[in-house]
Amino acid sequence: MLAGNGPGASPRAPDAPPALPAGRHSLKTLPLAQPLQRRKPAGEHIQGKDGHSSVGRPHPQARDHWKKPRRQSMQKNPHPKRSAISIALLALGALAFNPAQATVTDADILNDAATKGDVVSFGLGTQGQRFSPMNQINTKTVKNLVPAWSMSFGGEKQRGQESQPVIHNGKMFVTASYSRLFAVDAKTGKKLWKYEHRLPDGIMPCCDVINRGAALHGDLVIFATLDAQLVALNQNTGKVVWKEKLGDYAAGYSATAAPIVAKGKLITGVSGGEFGVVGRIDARDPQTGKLLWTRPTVEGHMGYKYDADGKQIENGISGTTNATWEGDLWKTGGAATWNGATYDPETNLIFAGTGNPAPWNSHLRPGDNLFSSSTVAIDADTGKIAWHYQNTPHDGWDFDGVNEFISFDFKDPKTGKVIKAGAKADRNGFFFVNDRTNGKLLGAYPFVKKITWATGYNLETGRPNYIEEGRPGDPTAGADGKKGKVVFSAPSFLGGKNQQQMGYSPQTGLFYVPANEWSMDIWNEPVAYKKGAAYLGAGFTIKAIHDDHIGVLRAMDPATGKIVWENKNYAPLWGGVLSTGGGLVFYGTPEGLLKALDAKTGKELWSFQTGTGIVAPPVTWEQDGEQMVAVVTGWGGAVPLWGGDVAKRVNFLEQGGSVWVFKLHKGS
Ligand SMILES: [Ca+2]
Ligand SMILES: [Ca+2]
Repeated sequence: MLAGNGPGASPRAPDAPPALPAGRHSLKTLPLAQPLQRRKPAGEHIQGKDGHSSVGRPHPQARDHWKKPRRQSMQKNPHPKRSAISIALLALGALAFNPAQATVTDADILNDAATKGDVVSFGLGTQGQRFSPMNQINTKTVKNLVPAWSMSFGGEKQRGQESQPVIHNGKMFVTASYSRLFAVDAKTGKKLWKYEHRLPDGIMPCCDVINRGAALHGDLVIFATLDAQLVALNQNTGKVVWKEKLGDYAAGYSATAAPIVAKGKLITGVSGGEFGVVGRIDARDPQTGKLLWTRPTVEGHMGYKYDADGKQIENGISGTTNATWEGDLWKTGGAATWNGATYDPETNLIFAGTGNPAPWNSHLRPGDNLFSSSTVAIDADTGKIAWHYQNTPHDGWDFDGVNEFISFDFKDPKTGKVIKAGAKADRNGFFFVNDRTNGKLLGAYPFVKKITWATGYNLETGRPNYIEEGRPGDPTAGADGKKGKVVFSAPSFLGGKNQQQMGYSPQTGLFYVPANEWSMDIWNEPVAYKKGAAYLGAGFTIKAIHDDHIGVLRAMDPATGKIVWENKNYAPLWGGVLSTGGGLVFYGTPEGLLKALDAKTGKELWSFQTGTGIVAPPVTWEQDGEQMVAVVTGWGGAVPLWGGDVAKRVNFLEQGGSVWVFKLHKGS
């Protein structure tokens, strides 16, 4: 049974996926199991500068090839004859190059955090800190911040816009809902070209038709699509250069994360943990799309690497088959890598967060169920797991561990020693600090006020101290065997934090965490795996805890776990943050405000109403000597679809789809 989002809900757009019932429901009644469909899949086309559109042909090589790669061509190097001198100049910055000819190099990507003139990676640097040293816009001048331009994604297609723009060579590349990609003049906002991916009927994205951004490499812009493909386009023309398939959308695979480039390798994950897919991280040649290695994130599956001819070579099983999974359950074990990965050049490790083990009903799968709900560190060269840390062993709450693991260094307050660390604010409500060289747990601090499933973590074993009655009950223990004991749980499965990226400021030493205080009633039901059907065995209702707020931006000290300041928000926060050398933290709210707070105190210094909810992270760069701030706007994502009572509470929020760019008012 399908229903709107309660009384007063706006009529849905003709091509919108079905809205979910906002009240109490079990997964059986959720249209999750029903494919999100577009009535008329738009033709895939590229619109040129002159507005001319031409229908593109599907790439002939876009077939089922991730398991059996084709013969691999020689790896293209965008700068095959680059001299040692030019490499040295490159390291000094882009000044030595004619910007009109510059393509995005591996060095550009590795230096992204320090270079002001571009944003060439998701996270403003592969470590994912989301910090810019720029300070033209600062605590004193931010009051003069005004819009420079805005561009609409247009069309009837709106829904959630979770994308982070990337900017290079005066062009912005920004993805939008329904697997669209726009190239825009970064100075004026003039649209240069757009690409609309042809989506088949029957795609099954769990949590709205969103996308989180594109990667840049050479003269390519590369993004993942809702039908689980990767598409690489020429940055100047918008023409498709290569396409590769990530998985079978009919089995529940999709892709929404922004790819990253780690030391010349294109790194991607997959979505679909609610359908019993098998999570994995792939490394490809960004110029050709050919696989270099693939690493499954469910214990028992074989990893592979590929030689220069594309021949598949066994590269070791992930973990030990049946060590933490019984029987054949690992074959549909979930652990989707749906939020992508970060990369730390100092340790040469790729850090991937992994989603829930499948199904949600934990009584069906005894054991820790590695490597679900974990941080998995993968050696970028070998494609082997260097270490893992499981945030929620034997997860029974859909506490996906996909949230970004951000590398940073800090001084141990006890010893004074500098520690190479990484931090993750997990869905399960704890803020984790691990030694990023070996995964050792250094701290696990609550970053939300109410946690019902564990009292804390044992730093010796790295394991949670469970509250046993906090686990949803076994349905087979009930009278009719159809529904287990209902448990009140906080956080809700939408998480103390979800996909909205936190940030770290080396200037303040603080992490800025877009957190949410909410809870759920959750229960288990029997379920069996069926290809392409929801594989949960659970029902739930999401509930608010407080009348005045759900969202709360919190500044966390990673050395002590203390919450230094907080700033509450009525609606749940669903967009990421940006901190700057100007002493500011930027973030957006579902109510439509882009805000700038004082990074030290949390005091609000500036805000602007964009007209629709913000569920995406802001970025900043320098354009012709001026510091610009950009954010994508457009309410949507998982909350309106899965949010239960909370979805009802915020059903006044309007959809949209735009990029907004701001700069300081001249003469002020
Ligand atoms: Ca940069
Ligand atoms: Ca999940």
